[in-house]
Amino acid sequence: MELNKQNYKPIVFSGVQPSGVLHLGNYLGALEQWVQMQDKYNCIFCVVDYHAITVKQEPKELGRRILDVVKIYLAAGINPAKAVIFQQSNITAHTELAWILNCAVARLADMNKMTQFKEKGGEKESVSVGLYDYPVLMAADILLYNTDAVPVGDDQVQHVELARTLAQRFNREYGQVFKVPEVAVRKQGARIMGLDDPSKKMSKSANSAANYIALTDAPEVAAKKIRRAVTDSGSEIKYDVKNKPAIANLMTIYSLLTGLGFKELEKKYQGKGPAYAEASVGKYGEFKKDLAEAVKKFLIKFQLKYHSYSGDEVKRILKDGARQVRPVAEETLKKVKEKLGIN
Ligand code: ATP
Ligand code: LTN
Repeated sequence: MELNKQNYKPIVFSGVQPSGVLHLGNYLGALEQWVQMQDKYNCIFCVVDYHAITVKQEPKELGRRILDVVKIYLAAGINPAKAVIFQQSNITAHTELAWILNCAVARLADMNKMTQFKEKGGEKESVSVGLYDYPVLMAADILLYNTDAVPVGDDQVQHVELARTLAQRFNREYGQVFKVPEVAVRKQGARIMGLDDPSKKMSKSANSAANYIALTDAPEVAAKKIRRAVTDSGSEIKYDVKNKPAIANLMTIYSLLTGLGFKELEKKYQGKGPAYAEASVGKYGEFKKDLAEAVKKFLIKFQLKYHSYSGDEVKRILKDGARQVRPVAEETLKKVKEKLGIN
C-alpha cells in the first residue's frame, strides 16, 4: 500500500510493544480487529520499541523481539500490500512530537489520572520517567498520522482518550493541526482475562505463564493451560460475567476462535458437566477439552505462518514501511513547529 495516494480512506493507527511474548489476549483484543480493518481503511501498524524501553529490556533480545512482533502481525493476517508496518524508532518525529506535547499541552493532572501507570509501577522508586510519560508518546504516535480510529484492547482506552484531549487542547491553544481520533474497541474480546485469575486481564507481564496463552506456545502446552484454567463453582456452561467470570472468559475465547455464539455454546454443553466430573476430568471437562482442541488448532495454523517469514523479509517490510510513513509524520511535525514558532 502507498499511503495518502489516490483513493482516500480513513486512517487507522495502532501498535504493540516488543516487550515480551504476545498472547491470545493481544490477538483477540487487537490484532484480529486490525486484520478486519485493513481492507476498508488506510492502516498503519507500528512496533513501538520506544514504549518497550520504558522498562528495562535485554538489548540482545530486543532486536529479535522487534522482528518477532512483525512476524506475529503477518501470521495474524496483516498484509503489507494493504497495510503499512513500521518500527517507531525509525521515525524521529515520534519522540520530537512527544517532547513538544509534554511541554505545550500535557499536564501533570492529566498524567496522574492514568490507571495503567499506577498499576504497573506507580510507587516504585526504580520506575523510569519514560513509563510515566508513556501515554504522551502514544498520543504522538497517533496524532502524527491524522488518525481517524485507533483499534485497541480495553486497557488502552484511557490512553487514546488522553490523545484526544491533547489534540483538542493543542488545536485550541495554538491553532488547528491535529485530527481528533476515535477509539475502536471490539464488543467481544476487548479484555481477555487471565486463565489463572479471571479478575485480572491476560498479560505478558503476569507472574505465571499459566496466566496466558502465548501465540508462540507449543500447541500441546497451550491445550494443557486451557485444561488447567481456573473455573467457577457449579458445572453449567452459561455466559454470566458476574457470577461465572472464568467460564464467561473461556466462552469468549471459544466463541471468537470458532464463530459459535454464546447461546450455541450453552446449548452444546447443556447437561454435559456432571457426568464428566465423575470421570474425574473436572466439572467442565468436555467444554474445556473442546476449547483446548480449538486453541491447539488455531495455534498450529498460526505458527506455521509465523515460522515461514525470514528475518530479511521482515527487515525489508519495516524499511519500506518507514519510507511510506516518514513524509506524513514530518509534515505534521512541521505544522506543529510552525504553530509554536520554532520551525
Ligand atoms: P500486557 O499487559 O500483556 O503487557 P499491554 O497492553 O501492556 O499488554 P501490548 O502488548 O503492547 O501491551 O498490547 C497490545 C494490544 O493488545 C493493545 O491494544 C492492548 O489493549 C491489547 N491487549 C493487551 N492485553 C489484552 C487482553 N488481555 N485482552 C484484550 N486485549 C488486550
Ligand atoms: N500503549 C499501547 C501500545 C501503543 C499504541 C500506540 C497503541 C503505543 N503507541 C498508538 C495504539 C496507538 C499498548 O498496547 N500497550
